[in-house]
Amino acid sequence: MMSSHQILQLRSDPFVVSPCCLHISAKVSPNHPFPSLPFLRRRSHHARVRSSAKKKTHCNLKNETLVTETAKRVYPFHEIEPKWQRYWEDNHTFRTPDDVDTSKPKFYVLDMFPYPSGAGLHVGHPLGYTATDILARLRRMQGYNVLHPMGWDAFGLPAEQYAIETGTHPKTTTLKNIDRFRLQLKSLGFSYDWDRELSTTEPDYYKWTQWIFLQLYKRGLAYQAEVPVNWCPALGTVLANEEVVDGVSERGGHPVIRKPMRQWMLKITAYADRLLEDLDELEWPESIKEMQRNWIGRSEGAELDFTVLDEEGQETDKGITVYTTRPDTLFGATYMVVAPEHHLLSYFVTPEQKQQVEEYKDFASRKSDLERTELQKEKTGVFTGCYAKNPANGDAIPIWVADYVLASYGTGAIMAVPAHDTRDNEFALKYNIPIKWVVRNEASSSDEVYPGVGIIENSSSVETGLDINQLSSKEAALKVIEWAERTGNGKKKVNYKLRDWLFARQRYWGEPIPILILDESGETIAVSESELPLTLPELNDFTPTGTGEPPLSKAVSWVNTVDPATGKPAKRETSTMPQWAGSCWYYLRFMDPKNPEALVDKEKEKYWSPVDVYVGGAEHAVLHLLYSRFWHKVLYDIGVVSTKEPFKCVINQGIILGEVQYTAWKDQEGNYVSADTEERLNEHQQVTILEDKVMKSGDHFVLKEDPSIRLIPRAYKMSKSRGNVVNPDDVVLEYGADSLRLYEMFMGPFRDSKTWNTSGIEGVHRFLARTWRLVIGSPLSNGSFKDGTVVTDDEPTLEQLRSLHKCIAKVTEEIESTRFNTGISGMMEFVNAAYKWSNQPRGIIEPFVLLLSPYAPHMAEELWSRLGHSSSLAYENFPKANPGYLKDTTIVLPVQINGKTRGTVEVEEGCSEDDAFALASQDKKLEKYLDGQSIKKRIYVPGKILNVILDKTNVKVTTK
Ligand code: ANZ
Repeated sequence: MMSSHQILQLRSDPFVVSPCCLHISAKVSPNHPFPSLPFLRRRSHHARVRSSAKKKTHCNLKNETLVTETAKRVYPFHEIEPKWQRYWEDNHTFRTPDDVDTSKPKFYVLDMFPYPSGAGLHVGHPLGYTATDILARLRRMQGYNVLHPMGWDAFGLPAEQYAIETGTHPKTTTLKNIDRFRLQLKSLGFSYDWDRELSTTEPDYYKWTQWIFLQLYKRGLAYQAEVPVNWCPALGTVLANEEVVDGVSERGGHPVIRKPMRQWMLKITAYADRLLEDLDELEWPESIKEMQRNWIGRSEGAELDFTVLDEEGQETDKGITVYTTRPDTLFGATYMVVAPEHHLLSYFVTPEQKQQVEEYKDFASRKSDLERTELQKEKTGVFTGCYAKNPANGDAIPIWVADYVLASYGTGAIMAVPAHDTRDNEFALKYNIPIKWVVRNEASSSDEVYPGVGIIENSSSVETGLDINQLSSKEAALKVIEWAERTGNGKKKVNYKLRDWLFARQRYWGEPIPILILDESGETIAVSESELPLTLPELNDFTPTGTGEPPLSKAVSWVNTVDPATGKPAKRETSTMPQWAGSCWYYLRFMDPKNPEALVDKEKEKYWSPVDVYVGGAEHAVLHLLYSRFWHKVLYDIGVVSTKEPFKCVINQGIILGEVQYTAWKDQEGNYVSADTEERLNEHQQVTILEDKVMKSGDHFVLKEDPSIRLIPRAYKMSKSRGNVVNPDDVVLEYGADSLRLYEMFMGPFRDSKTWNTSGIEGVHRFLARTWRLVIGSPLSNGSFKDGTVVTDDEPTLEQLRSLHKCIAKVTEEIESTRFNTGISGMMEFVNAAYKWSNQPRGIIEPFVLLLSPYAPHMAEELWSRLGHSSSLAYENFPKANPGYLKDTTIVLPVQINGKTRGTVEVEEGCSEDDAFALASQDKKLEKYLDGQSIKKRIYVPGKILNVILDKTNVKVTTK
């Protein structure tokens, strides 16, 4: 799901931490009492990793023993974690049975499944995965049936590119990458039901992707059309958008042009209104809903017909239909524009203009739609030599061709109104085309473009009978539409920005499209459902054919076939499905992953639908979510699913930026220039300064060697080229999976972007070590820990119960509101309080261990087992807060002596005057005012104040 491109950029190989890293630290300070990797602590992760690489060769066996011992003294995560991972795996602890008790409530929590890239996991992955895991573990313990699956979105370009470069079959690469991802995920202790694992590349899975395609085809929702693709003549292949950078191929830098090609399309536009309307019901972030609304881009307007004129100015039988959202400006249309790809263009270009137009078409084909519509870009265009008649007033207006009009939107042609449309205005000024103002209001000036609405002027024609002068824009638009419909000049029209979905790639590593094309007639025929899956033929050569034909056309014996119904010779479709296909419906298959008869069993679907919480990156806010909503709605219409929408709640986790880097500037002589002194800083050379050469001075960062040089701190997106990528494997090795999980949750609010900071992990790592020692006790003299716990069977005190129940309330509420970071603070407060107690009663510690378990499951399981339980805590009841213990019943009472506040005492709510006075007299601070004094009177307002008035005349003599 995460694009391979992103993932490839997010990991850096040079920074590999080996266990030797620990060895070195231990060697430096072997006797530290609780070394949470002492020597390392004050150094940046990178410095540490580099030093480990340097010293690696010096490691010897003796040091290795030392390290293990030292690491044990923090807490033995390296023993605990693999042990519990093995236990969960052997016992299928998180298996969701096929036949769950459906009278119980359900919770379906899903991660956007990853693309298993060759680079493995990066620290961005576990952020979302830990959050969903915490939710899954909480709900399991609250008695829900939980569905928490994981799988692989494994078709795609990188495996194919790798195959071209090395000859390794994409299947081999994919399986290898999946194995690595699975291993890495397991090492983080996620409670996935691995029995439901699936990969979009498995024929058992893509059989149903193909089945859905056939349902779309049968309903006319899959069709073929000529659409422009990125064609690279030098490479002889069609390129995906991400393979084209600034108009040239990413590989080799060859020019890429847009070339029309026959392609499979899916008619998502038929669902545009429903995709828009149903957004309202969803508990999604408003920002994603808005992005989807904008992407669908519904607009209301009219299609108006302009007749093409011949050289004598006479009407021909050709017309150009335009789409406009401003029919009220019709009288102001002083020229027309058609897109360079407009299908009628060749019919009306005059012979004199032909060459210029052809050259312009070629020029435009090199630009992407995005470049063409950029507002800042200077507009370009060419006159076609031909005119059309403005239907409102009969004026002959020139027809131009310009690339700021896209073939793919509306009708691919516009009526240009340079007085009221900014782009048209710019174009008209450049090419000297008349500008005619037809809308006014107070804000409009006489010679500037006015895109707003107002009162219409200069808009009446005796000849056509249309008069909209003095009407408001809205009334005028209605009147023009009504007039156009009556006179046959046009009609009302709703348009969408949303395009039909280009559903084919000229690539090998994808799902084959189950279609045959008859040799004789070119007719397309659906492969029979009983023949599915139509498996991908084995190929050894994945290189492009050079003709634009997909590589699958090389599988000649697979391609050449017959139509089983008629025996007529036919060819198989050789394009494959795009990468989005498999991820459109995988959430359904997880409900019933092994069903050979149906995509999903109806009863199972009814129980598990919809996905309750769906977590993933914001980069999928539009396309993936829109495509799956579309397929889901089609499946709803044909009775396969029971809900209108697939995902009830979607959450986007924030991105994790690399550790802060410090930039300094040097002038030509190599002298440092302070970041705040020079205005033209950009002209100097930038250098990156290592963290150990930096110090903080006030609110700024400066060079240690010269504090007058100010530096700029900045966190960048993790990327291989910056060398700021953190690999989760390294973190697990050094601190353990529980620490990584806890750190990723503690970094900040889940949805915000956050900066990686190694000392932050050390903080949560110390918290876990403290928790461990709280329950297990201090380490023995050799650094190891005893087997049992220090927990007693004493009755808990009121204070202990209050601490626990506050923690329960906090952790539960924070997890349920996905404020995972503040949930951790709640547990930290509890542990701090518990350290002050003289005993650790079972009635307090056991519930706390359960509270900890969603966050740090390995440690929690170990503590639970040491507390005498023989099975996993995964299905224990999650503790419930007793409201009786939540009320803060103590209050801080100010105490005044002769009307002056001299201190405070902590009293129970409703405390008597005598008790309050007794506490005040024992208080260290107040004692000195009261000792030996005679009291004249006491003024006591319960819960508010105690004022003691001393009798000055009658000082008691004490014999101290
Ligand atoms: C005349 C006009 C006058 C327009 C005016 C706007 C302002 P939305 O709202 O995004 O749907 N348009 C239509 N088809 C186009 C195409 N294929 N490529 C580029 N532009 C196109 O935009 C609709 C408006 O965008 C249409 O209304 C048309 O310009 C332009 F004062 O028509 B209008």
